[in-house]
Amino acid sequence: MLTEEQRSFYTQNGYVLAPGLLTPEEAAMYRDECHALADRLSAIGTYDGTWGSAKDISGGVATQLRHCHDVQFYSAALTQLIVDERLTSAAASIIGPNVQLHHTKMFIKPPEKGSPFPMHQDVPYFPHDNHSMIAAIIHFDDAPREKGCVRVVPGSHKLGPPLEHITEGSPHLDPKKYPIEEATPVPARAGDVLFFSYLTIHGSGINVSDEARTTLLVQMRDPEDPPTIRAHESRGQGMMLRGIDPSCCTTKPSSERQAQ
Ligand SMILES: O=C(O)CCC(=O)C(=O)O
Repeated sequence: MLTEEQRSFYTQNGYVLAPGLLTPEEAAMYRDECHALADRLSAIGTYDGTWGSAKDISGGVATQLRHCHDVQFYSAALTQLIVDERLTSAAASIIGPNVQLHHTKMFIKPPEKGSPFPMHQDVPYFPHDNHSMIAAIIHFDDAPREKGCVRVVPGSHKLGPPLEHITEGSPHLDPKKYPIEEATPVPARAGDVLFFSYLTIHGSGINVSDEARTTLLVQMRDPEDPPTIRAHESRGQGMMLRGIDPSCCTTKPSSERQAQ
């Protein structure tokens, strides 16, 4: 679980880096798992996860992003990772004792041309009534600045109602008002996990290094925090990663809830 100091940093800033949550050996094993998965997916066709708006901030570089949604349907090792006590106890320090899966996303930013993410909040994608939603980005290799590490705007989770996003393509903030370079970089080592609120403004730069940046993003919520609208539904959503779902026997039948 997070230390008192880490929890208080999160409360103040809307993000916290938990160093060394996985050992370097474990991180290397999961890295191999992710790259093998990406190779299997490439064999059936290339799918680039780069946001359309990334080109506005890429300075003419044609960038790429290897990715896979809902990795737990592709790799048992990654399924085990998302219920790992070290991950879920840290998430519980923020969300509360019950931690429910929303979705997972693997991202591999290839060397020299790994796509950036324009600054954004995650809330427009899948708003929830109580804003319990957090992301955990698990780093499988080192992510210094030059690899396009995640950048955040500290304290932006306290700005009030969700900010207006440009909704063309993937919702994002105007890059002129929110340039990535002005946000706070959160460089990480293999095995570190970055937790942040879905209200925290974040993004990341291009990977210009000669190594890939490999991560798994796990989006989690309190099961008692209902989605405000039906959006961003995915396979496996609603799986309990820790604790119980207290709402399961008191509200709608499970057939209706599954889709949330
Ligand atoms: O992995 C990154 O660099 C950022 C990912 C991100 O912002 C997102 O998926 O919402």
